[in-house]
Amino acid sequence: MLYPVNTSSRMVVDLSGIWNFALDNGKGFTEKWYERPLENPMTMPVPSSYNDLKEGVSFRDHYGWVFYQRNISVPKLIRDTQRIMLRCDAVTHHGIVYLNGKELCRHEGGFLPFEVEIGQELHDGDNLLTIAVSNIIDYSTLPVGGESSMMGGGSPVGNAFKSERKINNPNFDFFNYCGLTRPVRIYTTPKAYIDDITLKPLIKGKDAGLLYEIAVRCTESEEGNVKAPVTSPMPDSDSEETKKSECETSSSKEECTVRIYDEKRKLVAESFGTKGSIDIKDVHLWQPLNAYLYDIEVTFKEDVYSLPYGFRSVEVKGDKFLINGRPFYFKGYGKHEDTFPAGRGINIPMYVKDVSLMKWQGANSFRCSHYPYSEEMMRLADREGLVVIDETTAVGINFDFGGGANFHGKKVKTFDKEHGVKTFEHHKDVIRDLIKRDKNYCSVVMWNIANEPDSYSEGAYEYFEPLFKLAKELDPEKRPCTLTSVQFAGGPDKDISGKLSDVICLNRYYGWYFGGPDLEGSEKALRNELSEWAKTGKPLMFTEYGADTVMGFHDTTPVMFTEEYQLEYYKMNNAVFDEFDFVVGEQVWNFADFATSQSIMRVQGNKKGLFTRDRKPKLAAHYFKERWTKIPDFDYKTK
Ligand code: GCB
Repeated sequence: MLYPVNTSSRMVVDLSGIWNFALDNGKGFTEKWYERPLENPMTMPVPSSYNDLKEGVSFRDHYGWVFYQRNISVPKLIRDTQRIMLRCDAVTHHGIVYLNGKELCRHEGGFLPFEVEIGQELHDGDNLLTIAVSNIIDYSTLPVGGESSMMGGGSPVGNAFKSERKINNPNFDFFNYCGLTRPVRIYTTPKAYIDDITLKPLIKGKDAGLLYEIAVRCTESEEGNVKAPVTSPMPDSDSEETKKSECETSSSKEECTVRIYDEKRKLVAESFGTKGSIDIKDVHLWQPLNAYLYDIEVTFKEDVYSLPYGFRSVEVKGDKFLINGRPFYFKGYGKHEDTFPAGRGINIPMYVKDVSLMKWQGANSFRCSHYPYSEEMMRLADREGLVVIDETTAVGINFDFGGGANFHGKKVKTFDKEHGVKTFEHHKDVIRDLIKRDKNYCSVVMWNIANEPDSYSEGAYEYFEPLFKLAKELDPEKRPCTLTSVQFAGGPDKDISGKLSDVICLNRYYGWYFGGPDLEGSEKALRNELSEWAKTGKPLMFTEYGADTVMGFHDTTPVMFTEEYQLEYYKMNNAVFDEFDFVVGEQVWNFADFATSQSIMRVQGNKKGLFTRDRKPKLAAHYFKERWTKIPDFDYKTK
């Protein structure tokens, strides 16, 4: 799916600003609030999560639907001649779009874009745009919601408590921020347009090849009328519905051109047709922390689209992870899109600051834990040379959290046919849409199919094997796939990630949840576990390890929650990692402190950041700066 850009044939209108807003009081749909201006609306910025922007617990923890509204208008000249799309980058978690009271589309899942054609619905003057958004999570959604708090401390008492008011019970450890969290935009294309671009780099020594496939379409029927809008679910390029609207002919193929420009805007290669390959002599590779982006410019009839693109290769070979043919060592973080007061809302200045802090520390990578990040962040990663592990929204597919009693004390098996998760079909859609959106980012080197699922119980292999297969099928580059494995999954004998993952990714808390504060004992246990995984012959990296640390807590004896303990914790873990050559990376948990649901396990949020929520370094941040600036990006431990 193409990111909306301005080109000589396309116009983007950003609808960011203050919208009208109302919490549903249970009557929003019966009274059809979307048909007329909201009564006594609140003000609400778009894009942003709404939760922290007004006061009071009933607002912050509102359960259910909210309504966003504003007027839009598009000049007649454009309506008459162009295809007009409304694109929502992220509506968390479910959205219904209405224009002038008419439902145009619905979308499930809060972290991937969807769009709908609106040209035929627009009239002169103001048009009333309403987006209804729901934050409800349950066993069928990703991320997953439970029936009671996963953070009941594992105590049967805490978990058995049933709140009288309706609330969401995230089966994951981050605040359930919701709303129109990323931009809502109108964009135009000519009626015959470039619908998608799929690229695959082939690095051949000094030179490179580029396999490309351009999907082109046309909105006009034979009579010249604009076709009906594509409605929910998101247009799928393989569906019969969208195939019907294709107007590709052999002549249209001739009208498609692909040009590659270098960073000095010099034309380096050119090709014609919607499918083919292009050779590039003396290619300038995209390297971690040393980015180089070509501009791939596609034209089809009148339409022009321009895409920044880096050439690099990714491969797992033996127990190494190769980028551009060389063993790469991941240094970095699991992150969150989490800032105050925007919540999960896009925060471009903070993205730039975060990248600056990463580089200050000598990091080279991050993981999009636990959902796809904004396209602005992905484009920034491409541009700044950061290596990214891209993740689906599949977090919480594990009913063993909280001691396995997060259903008011009753134990439910994750993959139980009757009572277990109902996420499989949606999980497939998320993988499909994620790869559709992110397939051309050179920063993305691996897909994470799920975070800490129940990867050790009956039914896990049957659930996950087809998903790994699907990701491989859909990705033109066939990037490595993984799942980040939870500590209680056990070793390679029990945990199906030993079989399925190309790179073993461990989330481990030796010295915190497991063994804390006994760092000596934890060290032994960690070493023992690594010796087991070494037998798989696969590369392994740590995608989470960390200790809650409240900024400003100090002690001469490193006790838990102090900055000194975090430091000792990391020194112990890192020393063990360094003993094993097949450990190809370390990503700490977490880059920064972040908001979570309230519980006895969290002190105003999760405090495992190397940085505070407002990005001030803790002691351990300085230690990592020293360590990572000494560890090379390539060939660490290989000589
Ligand atoms: C994990 C989860 C992450 C939590 C973290 C923690 O294993 O993947 O979402 O925030 O542990 O701090 O407990």
